[in-house]
Amino acid sequence: MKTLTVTAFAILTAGAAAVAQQSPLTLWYNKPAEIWTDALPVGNGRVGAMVFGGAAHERIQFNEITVWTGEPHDYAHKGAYKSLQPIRELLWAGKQKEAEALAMKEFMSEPLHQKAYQSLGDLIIDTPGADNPTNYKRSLDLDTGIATTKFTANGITWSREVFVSHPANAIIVRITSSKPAPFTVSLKCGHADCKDGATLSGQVKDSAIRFDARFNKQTDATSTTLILTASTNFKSYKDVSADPAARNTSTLAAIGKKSYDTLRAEHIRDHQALFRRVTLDLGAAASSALPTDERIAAFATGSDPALVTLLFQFGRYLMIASSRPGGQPATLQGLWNDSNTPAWDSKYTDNINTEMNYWPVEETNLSECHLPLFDALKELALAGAITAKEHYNARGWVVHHNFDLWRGTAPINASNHGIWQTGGAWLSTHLWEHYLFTGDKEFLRTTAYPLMKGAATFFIDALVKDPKTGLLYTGPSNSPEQGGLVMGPTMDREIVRSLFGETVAAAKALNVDPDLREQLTALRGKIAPLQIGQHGQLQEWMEDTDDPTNQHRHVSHLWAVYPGSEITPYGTPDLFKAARQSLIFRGDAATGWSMGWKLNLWARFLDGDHAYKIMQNLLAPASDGNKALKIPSHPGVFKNMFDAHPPFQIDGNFGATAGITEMLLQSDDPYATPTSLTAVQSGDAGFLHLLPALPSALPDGKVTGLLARGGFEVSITWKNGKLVSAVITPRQSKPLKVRYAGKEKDFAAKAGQPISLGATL
Ligand code: FUC
Repeated sequence: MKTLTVTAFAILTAGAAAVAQQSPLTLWYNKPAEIWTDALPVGNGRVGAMVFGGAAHERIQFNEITVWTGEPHDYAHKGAYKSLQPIRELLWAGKQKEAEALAMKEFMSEPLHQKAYQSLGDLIIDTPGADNPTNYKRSLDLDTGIATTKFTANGITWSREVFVSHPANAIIVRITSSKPAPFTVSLKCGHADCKDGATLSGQVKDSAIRFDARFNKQTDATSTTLILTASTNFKSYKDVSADPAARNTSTLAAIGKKSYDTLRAEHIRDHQALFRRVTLDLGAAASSALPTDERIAAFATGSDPALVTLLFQFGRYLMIASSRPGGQPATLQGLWNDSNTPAWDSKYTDNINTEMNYWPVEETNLSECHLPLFDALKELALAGAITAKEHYNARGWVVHHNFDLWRGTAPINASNHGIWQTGGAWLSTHLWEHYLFTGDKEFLRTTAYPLMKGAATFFIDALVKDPKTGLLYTGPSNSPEQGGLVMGPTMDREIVRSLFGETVAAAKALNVDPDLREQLTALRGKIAPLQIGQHGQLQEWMEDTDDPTNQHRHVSHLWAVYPGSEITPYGTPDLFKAARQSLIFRGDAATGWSMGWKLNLWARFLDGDHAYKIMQNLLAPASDGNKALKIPSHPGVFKNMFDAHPPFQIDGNFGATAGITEMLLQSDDPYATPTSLTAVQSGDAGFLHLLPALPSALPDGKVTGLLARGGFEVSITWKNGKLVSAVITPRQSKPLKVRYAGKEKDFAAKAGQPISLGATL
């Protein structure tokens, strides 16, 4: 009896010690993953893996970002522009169905659908005799980017660490046992045209993509390091001439005999250089000692501010792991996909999802993770110029509501929602944002402005006059993804107005193209303005046809509140009220990404408690559902904190990180507002708003390292819901307005000279 008590005490003490060592930025679980969305993601922007943490049978499913179906292809429908005017005329005549039918026949992408991102394979580790592990724990430390599995079986203590090194360009697995013990390692291929074994080499079905994956092993008596690399023949959307095996051999040769400790240290250094730029402390909670899935289950009814911190930093972690310079942008699932028929092809849906992926990137100080999107834009501008010519007989470039690895830009799927003209325009606003945050003039001159100019030029040619009012708008297009094909949806007008304003500001900053500036300014003034409808709502369409009971997941017409800034409480109070009314009509319940959008919107409506309520819905246990077992599907987050539409879509994770940031700090883009052109002329850098939407559930905290438009680094401390202090470090010398609790103060900011604020401005 005595011995038993002592043993139990010893276990408890050991357990407490383990908890004490637990970094608060850790996701952890006391059993292996049962399904893929229980597994833990690691990645380096190009290669990603999901670690299941099985004891006897470990599965590490892995991806390479260019393993896709398809091949280089131009999707434009040759001569589609011939039906453009007839489609518009049918719409003006109120014949929407006829217009959609004609468009379906004459105006759609060839082929009608785009291609899909694929899984590559699994790394399997079989450990005989480890079926009944004790002292089991698996975890993902966001601060180191390392997934760890620990357990004891048959008197042997095992430890496995997995990370994907960006500097070494490989998945690294370290297996350690307390005594020498056997286990086997093999690769399992996710494609028909390839055999399981030590090397995977094959071709994706119906695709020009060939892939190769292989590993090296470094072993001593009780530890083994596996170095796994994966590559394809993909070089660009037009070129698949690389040799995947040669790529892998040279990666492995470059790593050579580097020790595990060196590889690990290099990886941590590289990861933390990005991850540690922002810290957030919202206070601890007793529940931090519980496994992450239990905390998620308890979040809505308990108090666990540290879980909000974890969600915030998980989004930053996923960004670092899925979007690195030189790679592809994060897909609908980031980098992680175990299916060869994934939902929506796990491609790029840019009528919200791709942009939402990048909402937190600048403000949470990960600017360089934005670059893969800009590399994709360079290719989209080339492919989209052909679509602009063939579909609109227009100059410039256009992207409709999806793109893929092959840079399809033409309207896909169905004419009632596939014909949406402002994908390229919205994506182009990200170029300007990158400039606003970084102040990088060279980027503006060489990358951003040429692309923005091309996107704007398309609309110089493609905008049409409303026959009733003579005002300008886009069409045919749609308010994503409802209401069918129309002329002049509100969202398009908001996006084009922003794009024109920003292009003028960019040309002015570079001192180029005065004629174009004048032309865009004049056209911008003629774009149909925003309207308030019969229910006090912001109209979603030109006509006042909004249905106040419509709870559609897309809230497209609120684009001008967030991510745009045409509607603000200061500049446009009536529109602000109407937009808020529209969001109230839409309701709080939504798919994962839609909650991500609503969270940001409620923060922009300066209502922290409503934003928090949305976050509680977002941070609830999710389920994919099971029809056979009559289990309903449910949005929220899965056990591994992946956001659920459902199914898993990563946009909601990034939307959540952006939304938490918007609660703490907002900054203005003076160029996108109707008064912006004056603002640009007066050199106004906009403003910073400290704690604009702080929820009462997060009364105490500290954030460091956030970035604001205009190039300011911001740290804020608050207590009992009130500002204690803030430090604003300007990267450039410029005027600055700081706003807090209804007060404003002006500063003449000097580059590198921190401005310290106390509890009042
Ligand atoms: C848009 C959304 C869907 C989904 C898909 C990937 O079509 O309307 O909800 O997120 O993208």
